Amino acid sequence: MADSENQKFCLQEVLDSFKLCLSPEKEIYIEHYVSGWRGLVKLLNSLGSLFGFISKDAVSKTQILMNFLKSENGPHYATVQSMVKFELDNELVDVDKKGIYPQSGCRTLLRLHRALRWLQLFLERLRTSKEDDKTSVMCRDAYNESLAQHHPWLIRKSAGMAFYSLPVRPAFFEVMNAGTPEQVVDVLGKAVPLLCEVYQITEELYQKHNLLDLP
Ligand code: 1Q0
Repeated sequence: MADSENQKFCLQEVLDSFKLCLSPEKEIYIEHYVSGWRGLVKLLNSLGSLFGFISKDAVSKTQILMNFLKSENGPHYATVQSMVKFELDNELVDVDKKGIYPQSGCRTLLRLHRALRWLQLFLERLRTSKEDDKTSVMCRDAYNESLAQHHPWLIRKSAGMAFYSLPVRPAFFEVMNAGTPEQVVDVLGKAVPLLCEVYQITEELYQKHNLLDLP
């Protein structure tokens, strides 16, 4: 695992990456989108081995996108918009569900995009929660409302078991490393609308090109 994934999680750093990923024209820079996820993986890695299979998948998806960015086609992968255009123009996406391009940029980003919806729902619950509310329940409810619909039974079960092991709210806030609980809530108040905007832009783009069900 790369060193950066073993470092301490910093909520502000994640927020900064998601902020940087939006251009003034509302294009989404893949490099910063990926750094946002890599930042989140640091938190996941500090939660214990039950989260290992999730962290592994997130790292592998971010790696696929970074490899595209570093390839000779890299400039086409600068933004989500340019990637969609490039892969569609060159027929590099399984729009007709044939499964020829199981690692296209579009389908890989779609998996993270769906996870972003979970994150948005989870963080909003966390932000508005009371001290003794259960993080495991917030996480599970957010998951059932979003990502679970795209996962088979075995993954849903494994994810559900991992959620049970989440630290209680005060300890979870501590892991988030953003100061007092009030300060964490404050940062979350800025994070949620930002994630929401990034999610919405991607959702509309994918919808427009009929990419929301890529296998
Ligand atoms: C805090 C608890 C974190 C719990 C994470 C919840 C998400 C559960 C996702 C379970 C994914 C299971 C692993 C594999 C799934 C793949 O099959 C699936 C589809 O891909 P494919 O290639 O098989 O079609 N992959 C996905 O759906 C992508 C999943 C990416 C999940 C990334 C989660 C990163 C989590 C970060 C921790 C967030 C901490 C929140 C607090 C931070 C405050 C800003």
